[in-house]
Amino acid sequence: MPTFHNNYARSQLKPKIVHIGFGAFHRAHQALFADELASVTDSDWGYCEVNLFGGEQLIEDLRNQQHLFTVIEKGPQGPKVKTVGSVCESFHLTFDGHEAIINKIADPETKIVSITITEKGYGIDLHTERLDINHPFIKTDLDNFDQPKSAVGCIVQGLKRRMENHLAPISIMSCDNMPENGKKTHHAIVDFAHHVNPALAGWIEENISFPSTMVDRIVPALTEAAQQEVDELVGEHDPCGIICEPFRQWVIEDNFVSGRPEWEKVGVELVADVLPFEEMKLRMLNGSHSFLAYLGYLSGYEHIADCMQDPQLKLAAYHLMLQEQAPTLSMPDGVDLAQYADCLIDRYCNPNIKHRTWQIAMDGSQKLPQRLLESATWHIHHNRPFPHIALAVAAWIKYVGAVDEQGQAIDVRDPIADMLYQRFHSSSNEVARVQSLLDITSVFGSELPTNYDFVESVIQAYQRLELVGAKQAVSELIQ
Ligand code: NAI
Ligand code: CS2
Repeated sequence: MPTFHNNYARSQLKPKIVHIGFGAFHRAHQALFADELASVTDSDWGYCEVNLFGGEQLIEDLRNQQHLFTVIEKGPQGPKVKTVGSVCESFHLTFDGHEAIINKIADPETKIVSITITEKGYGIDLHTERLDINHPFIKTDLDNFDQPKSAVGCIVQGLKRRMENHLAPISIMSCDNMPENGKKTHHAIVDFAHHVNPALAGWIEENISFPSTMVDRIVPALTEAAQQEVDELVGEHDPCGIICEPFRQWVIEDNFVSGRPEWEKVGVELVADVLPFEEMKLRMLNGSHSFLAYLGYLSGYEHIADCMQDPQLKLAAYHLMLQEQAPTLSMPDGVDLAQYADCLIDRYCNPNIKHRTWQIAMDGSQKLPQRLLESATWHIHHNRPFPHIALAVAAWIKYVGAVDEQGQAIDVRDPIADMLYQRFHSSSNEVARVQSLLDITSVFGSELPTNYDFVESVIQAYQRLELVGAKQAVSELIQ
């Protein structure tokens, strides 16, 4: 078990934030910020961690080590080992049941519920931005509201109990990589409540706030090799330890109804409008990440840092950021996008962060709209070319076909992987294949699939990719 030697008493912390989604990212970001805040102030803001499905062992391990774990920041210069003490308690739906989780959300001590459940966890249609009531786990919860299993169902039950018990309101804060993640969470919760209890929906509208956030820190999923490294650096086995880059950023819309930690004391930016920061990060960082994930994977590179060893792929990612993403953004004064792009390339080059292209390629159907397609739409409206974006979309199409350039199978992970595979393999030729994939409205909406320039650009990029392969297609792009 990691040793706690930070300069605050853990007993001063109360689990005032219930966090759903105790995964890799939360440990190295929000939980660490709370730990540092307790070290520099007399903050009593601690976390109660909740996992709804998956991560059972992680919660057991966390309990076995009194909720302590290690975060290792690895820059090019070497590691910094930190023990995080901000977690006070934990629940898992599988062994604690939904009542314990609902009660925790409805606890008078709870002030904020925060969430990192991946883009697909909200049951939101990314184009209508409303709850998809036919989404399998949303539908299940709407039919069994008394026994919720989804994050949305559990939160709505918790809020219902708060309303019934006349408790103070709370704030629900998404920390997932989606633009206007507060607004989307708001829609998901209120739409769900409308279906089960319209009076509750009204109460939520009047009382609950949904601050948006921009979150950033590269935290790869822990591999066996990384676990070994953690154990060596900690000096003993820490199954909850995690490795991340030194960089971190958190921009939060300052909209909390029952108080919040003094995050600004540990470098968090509290702003009135977070959308420009979300769009900057999603398009420049995540957009170039997805570009590198699909083209890098198809080129045979396992990690983002390996992609950076290929000068052409590196330059193409940089051009994507500055030529096709930056122009679509409207940033407040003082934000230098060229400097931001340089910083991103430096972060990607960090040889000590083993971030797999395969991991980033996951769930593309949930990521493409905010990372690449909103920018494509911008270019179409401004009559400008977007060859990098078109090639990234083409590479995604090739990738979801699940066969790489050497004829090896690709393990495609995506909530609609079966549909993607079926569309890819049932098309009679390349043009029909591209059109068939672009016709998925939940990913591409209704404008892009009928826009001649968009469809033609992706078809041409896809045909080049099939003919000459990913490396050559990238190299042609930068010539
Ligand atoms: P992870 O796979 O380690 O953890 C995912 C967590 O989400 C797990 O606790 C899992 O139980 C939960 N989850 C997954 N699907 C769910 C669902 N349908 N309903 C409820 N819970 C669900 O992933 P990680 O690295 O923690 O990332 C999670 C999210 O955090 C990302 O998708 C992204 O939106 C955001 N993020 C991640 C960063 C990173 O570098 N890892 C950086 C910035 C944001
Ligand atoms: C990545 C992100 O997995 C992905 O899709 O693009 O998790 C990325 O590492 C983070 O957003 C960095 O903050």
